[in-house]
Amino acid sequence: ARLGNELRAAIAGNALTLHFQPLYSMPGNRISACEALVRWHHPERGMIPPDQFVGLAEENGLIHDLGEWVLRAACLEAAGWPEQVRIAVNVSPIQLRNPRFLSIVEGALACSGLAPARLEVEITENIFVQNSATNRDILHRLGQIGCSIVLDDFGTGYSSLGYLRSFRFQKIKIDRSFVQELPERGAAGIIRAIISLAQSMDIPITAEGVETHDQWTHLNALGCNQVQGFLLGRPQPSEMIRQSILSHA
Ligand code: G
Ligand code: G
Ligand code: MN
Ligand code: NA
Repeated sequence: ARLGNELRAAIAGNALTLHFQPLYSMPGNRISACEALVRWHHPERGMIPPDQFVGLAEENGLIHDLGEWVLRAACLEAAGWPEQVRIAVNVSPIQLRNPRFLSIVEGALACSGLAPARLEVEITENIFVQNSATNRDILHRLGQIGCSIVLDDFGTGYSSLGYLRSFRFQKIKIDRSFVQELPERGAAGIIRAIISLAQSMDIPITAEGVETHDQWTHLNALGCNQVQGFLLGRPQPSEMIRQSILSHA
């Protein structure tokens, strides 16, 4: 409860901050997008990573305010980047259920002046656990605003592939657990299969968690379109990501 109250105060008091991790096009090696990753700058505990408070925020309902803060801050930051660089924002399934969610997105776009086409909304396949028409409807309406919908952490959640027919994603991100096992044969086979599935649907593929040059080479050979990982760039504060973009956009 104490942490919950502190988090509420942190959201209101601007104690949250965003880091940004670059996504590089393949094989060109340009930064084509950055993913916003929230951090909590706690007065006593220092920088708290999101896996220690996003779950809490989902349980106590603060995720709506937190998510709105993230969307606004991310769009504002990206509005200052070259226009070919997009911003990816993680959105929890609980946020999608908020009847105000679409107007929150529209508000963040309007305030920042960011073109909707530059916003990528990352969701995990867990939103399809209940095959709900409401979820699909929200995603469709987000698409109508002009945002891209990206399937994050692909391969780790709900295992039915049927939802890929019921909703068309603009991009699929292969979960880093597969990438990190490269070049082991099992992982390579799964990645090859995911890429071929995505290609058959004309959906670009991103691989996350790329840490070694060897992994990069394999992913390039397999036809991956975009890469993200510590090899290419860590999540970094806004001043640093601006420098990275200037030298790689
Ligand atoms: O930033 P880090 O590398 O520690 O991220 C850990 C996890 O927290 C990831 O699964 C990421 O998707 C999630 N995460 C980071 N930022 C946000 C955010 O703004 N909103 C939501 N819902 N999840 C986030
Ligand atoms: O779940 P999501 O894909 O949103 O997660 C983003 C998370 O992945 C962040 O916590 C980020 O710090 C982490 N991440 C990004 N690149 C790498 C990497 O190369 N290796 C590892 N271990 N984690 C990474
Ligand atoms: Mn993500
Ligand atoms: Na992911």
